[in-house]
Amino acid sequence: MKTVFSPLHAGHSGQVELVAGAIVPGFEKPSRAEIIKARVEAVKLGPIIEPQSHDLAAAKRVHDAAYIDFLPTVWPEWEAAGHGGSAMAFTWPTRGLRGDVEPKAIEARIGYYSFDAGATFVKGTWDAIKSSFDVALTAARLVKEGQNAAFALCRPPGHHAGAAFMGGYCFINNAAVAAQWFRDQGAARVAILDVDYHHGNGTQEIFYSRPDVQVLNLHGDPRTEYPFFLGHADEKGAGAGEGFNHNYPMPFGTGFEAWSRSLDDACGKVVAYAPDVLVVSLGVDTFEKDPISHFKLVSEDYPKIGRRIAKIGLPTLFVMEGGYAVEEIGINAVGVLTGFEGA
Ligand code: Q9C
Ligand code: ZN
Repeated sequence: MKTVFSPLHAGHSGQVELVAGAIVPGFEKPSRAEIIKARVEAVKLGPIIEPQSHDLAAAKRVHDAAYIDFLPTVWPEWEAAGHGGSAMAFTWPTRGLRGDVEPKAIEARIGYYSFDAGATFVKGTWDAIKSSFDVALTAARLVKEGQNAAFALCRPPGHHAGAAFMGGYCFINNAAVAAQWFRDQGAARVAILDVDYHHGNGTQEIFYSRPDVQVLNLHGDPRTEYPFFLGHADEKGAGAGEGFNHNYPMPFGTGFEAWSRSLDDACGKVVAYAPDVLVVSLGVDTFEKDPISHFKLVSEDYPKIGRRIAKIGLPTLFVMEGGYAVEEIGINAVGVLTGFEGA
């Protein structure tokens, strides 16, 4: 399987984040992608190629144009306002405030286009976001042109980003962009299977009213886990999209046996939906040693995930999402891919 990777991700570095009232170094850091890339090389998964540049029109098929146009302006405006550090918001238009008037102040615009303080900017962030988008579309093209599978080693990740907001380390929803691109290239139906520990709220929001993209999410129960405000089992889709969204919230401490039962059920629903292509939002923060998560998967489980997904029998695009145990992130992420290939 080919891997698409861009060194430009590395400019998105040195962020801080808020954890339980303290400012700490960001968990979503460049070594994540570098360690996965090193593992791809170590196991000789296949060639590693750099992405081709793609027009942002493909991002605007799933995101609001104004939101995409806002992203490259954040750091220059933040600097022009005399700020340094990590660009992040501290005010959001929640219930009772105006969400329909875009403010002018940069710190307010960041709040307007986000749902938390978890997607922060430094100087190299926009180039990293754009490269991650290019990685996803370049890998999608490999699948479209006949590869059975491809690995988009995206960083930053994407699945928390909605049509008009960022959050949770995510800016452009790479998996959603790729799914829409497959549709625009002629796929009748696309399924997105999200196995990241956190609910892919952005992906769900983007496709919630649509029957042409099925979205399935396995994740920590939002009553106790980030992103808290979406991802419940009763969210089934709306209007024409009713019945095409499937959530599998699971409690803290869930191990592979229970988790894989959800995976099995989700895979059965993908088969019944009979899409032309499968996009996997591949997060490995389900790992027992993940520093911010609470499932109990072990490294030996990840190849089994790949084998189960391969059994679906569809052309498959793997899009990297989360996973923060950097020691094992390469073994676990690439374990899914080698499991898929060996099936
Ligand atoms: N105590 C992805 O996995 N909250 N995003 C961290 C740490 C944000 C995760 C709190 C988690 C975002 C792509
Ligand atoms: Zn996650």
